[in-house]
Amino acid sequence: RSLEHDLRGAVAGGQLFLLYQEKRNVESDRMAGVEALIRWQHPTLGLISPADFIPVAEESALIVDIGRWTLDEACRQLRAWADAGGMPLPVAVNLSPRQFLHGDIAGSVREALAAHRLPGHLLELELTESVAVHDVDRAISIMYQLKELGVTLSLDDFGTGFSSLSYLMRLPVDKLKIDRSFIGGLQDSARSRAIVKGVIDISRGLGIHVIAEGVETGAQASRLRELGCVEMQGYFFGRPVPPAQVEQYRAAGA
Ligand code: G
Ligand code: G
Ligand code: MN
Ligand code: NA
Repeated sequence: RSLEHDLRGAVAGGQLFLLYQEKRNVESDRMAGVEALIRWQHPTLGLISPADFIPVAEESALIVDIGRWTLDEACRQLRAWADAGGMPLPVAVNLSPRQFLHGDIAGSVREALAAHRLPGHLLELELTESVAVHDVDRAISIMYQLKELGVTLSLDDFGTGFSSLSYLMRLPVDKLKIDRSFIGGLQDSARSRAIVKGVIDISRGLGIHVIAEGVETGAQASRLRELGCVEMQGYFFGRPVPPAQVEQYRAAGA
C-alpha cells in the first residue's frame, strides 16, 4: 500500500488536523494572528509531516480535497474563536500551487467564508511565487478574484524562488514572509543582514506588510526589530500548537 492510497482515506477518516502557530507583533507584544499548519495522524505510521505528504497530494490531485478540507476546518475554527468572544485573530492558510490553479479557488474560498459566516479580512492565504511560474497573468487574475473577497494575500517563503523581485513587482500581494533561510544567518552573516534589510525596505516602499518567519532566538528578533520588522513568527515565539493552546495563550494576555 502506498502513501497515496492511505492519503485517500485520511480526509474521510478524520486523520488530518490543524495546528496553529502564532504570528507576533513585537511592537504591541500581542498575537497578530495564527498560521494553520496541517498534520496527518496515520493509523500505523504515526504523525506524518506535510513536507512528506503535501507533495504526494499535489501529484495526485488529492490536494484539491485536502485543500478544501483545510480551508473549511480553518474557517470552522475561526468561527468558533469569534463566537467565544474577544477580538478574532486572522487565520492564515497555506495554498499549494496546484490548489491555487485548480478549478475555481475563489469560489471555494467564498463558499468556506459563507458557510461559516466570516468576513474575508479574517482569512489570510499564503501563496508561493511558484503559482505564477507558468502563467503570471492567470495567477494575477485569480489573485484579484481572491482580493475581491477581502482576504489578505501573502507571498510565502519569499526570496527562495528564482525571480522573487520580478514577481513582487507584478503580483498583487498584501504581505510578504521573509523565508527562514535568511533569518538563520542574521547574527553571523553580513550578507543575510543586508538582504533582510533590503527586503524590509523594499516592502515598506511598496506599502506591503512584512513578516519574518523562522525566528528562533531573541537575538534574531532584536536584530529584525532594528531593521524595522515588527511582525515575526517562529519557535522563539511559539511552536505550532492545537487550538485549545492558542486559547490559553490568549487568555494569558498574548
Ligand atoms: O508545518 P511544517 O513546517 O511541517 O510544514 C512543512 C511544509 O508544509 C511547509 O512548506 C508548509 O507551508 C506546508 N504546509 C503546512 N500546512 C499546509 C497546508 O495546510 N496546506 C499546504 N498546501 N501546505 C501546508
Ligand atoms: O512554507 P511555510 O513557511 O508555510 O512553512 C512553515 C513551516 O515552518 C512549518 O512546518 C513550521 O512547523 C515550520 N517552522 C515554524 N517556525 C519555525 C522555526 O522557528 N524554525 C524552523 N526551523 N521551522 C519553523
Ligand atoms: Mn506558510
Ligand atoms: Na514559509
